[in-house]
Amino acid sequence: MFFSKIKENLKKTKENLDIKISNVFANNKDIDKVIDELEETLILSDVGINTSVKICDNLRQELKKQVDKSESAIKELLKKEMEKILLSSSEDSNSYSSDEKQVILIVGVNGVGKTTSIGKIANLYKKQGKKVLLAAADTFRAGAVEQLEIWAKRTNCDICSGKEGQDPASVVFDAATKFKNEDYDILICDTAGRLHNKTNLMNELEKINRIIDKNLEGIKKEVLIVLDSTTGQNGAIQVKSFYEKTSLNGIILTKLDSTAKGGVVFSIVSELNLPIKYIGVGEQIDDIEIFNPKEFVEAII
Ligand SMILES: Nc1nc2c(ncn2[C@@H]2O[C@H](COP(=O)(O)OP(=O)(O)OP(=O)(O)O)[C@@H](O)[C@H]2O)c(=O)[nH]1
Ligand SMILES: [Mg+2]
Repeated sequence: MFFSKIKENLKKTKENLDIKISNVFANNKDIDKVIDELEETLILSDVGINTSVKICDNLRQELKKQVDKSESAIKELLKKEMEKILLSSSEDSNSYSSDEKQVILIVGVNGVGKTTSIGKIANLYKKQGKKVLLAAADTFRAGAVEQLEIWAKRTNCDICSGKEGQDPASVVFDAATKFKNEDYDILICDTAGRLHNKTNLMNELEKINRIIDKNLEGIKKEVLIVLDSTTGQNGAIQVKSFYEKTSLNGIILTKLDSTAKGGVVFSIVSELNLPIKYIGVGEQIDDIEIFNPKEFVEAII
């Protein structure tokens, strides 16, 4: 897509990785030593121990078969191995380009970027000419409904709004009814941020899910969990606790513009067993990308 833009938005990670990788080559002549230090660099860049070891083991194997052991050749091989990790779980995840009607439920802990991501995704679908409905089912936090209403205006989407304190499942019910009656293509439901130890809020998610399954039977449903990349490795705990209450189909990874630790993408993909569907790379409406492994690796190394 806008390749230079994603590079620009991921530049903190790129600067961090590029400098470290260049130093590895500058400080070592011996190839084995270079790879060992690359492995260490990846681990220190939040790629995760298992994933870093796997990438570098493969790199060692590939290098044995190859005559050219120059810095640029090794870097190209490294990129390929990193891309492989991301491809392994992002296959078959491109429901974005499908023409099916869809309901998308957005979940996650507080402040990770759920509502903002919904605005951005609604905009992407609108640009495809889809008829999009939003459901403001965060009736828990004051101001949350208004926040989504602003996004609805900005993206020219319709919205079903709950009142503060209203049962969020009833907002989703109203939205599901409108979706069917008025022939919408896409329904995106916002939910309140919740921590796994808040039992009531977690149970509420089960109810919202039931309402969707019952009232939108036969419509493709995707539950996406939003994770904040700046908080790094604790995504695993969040994913696990939401899994207990709802199925999950993928991840929206936000705030990659604000962190030098974009390497966390690799550990998320390989350890959580869920594809990354979108990445958030800023606060503006266009600061979202459909996750593309090749582009991502090219942008950070
Ligand atoms: N830099 C940056 N900021 C982001 C991104 N996505 C969201 N934000 C900011 O993160 C803050 C929280 O975003 P929200 O969309 O309100 O998050 P939320 O998950 O809906 O929050 P709650 O509803 O309170 O749980 C806002 O200031 C957003 O502008 C991103 O990709 N990059
Ligand atoms: Mg919100």
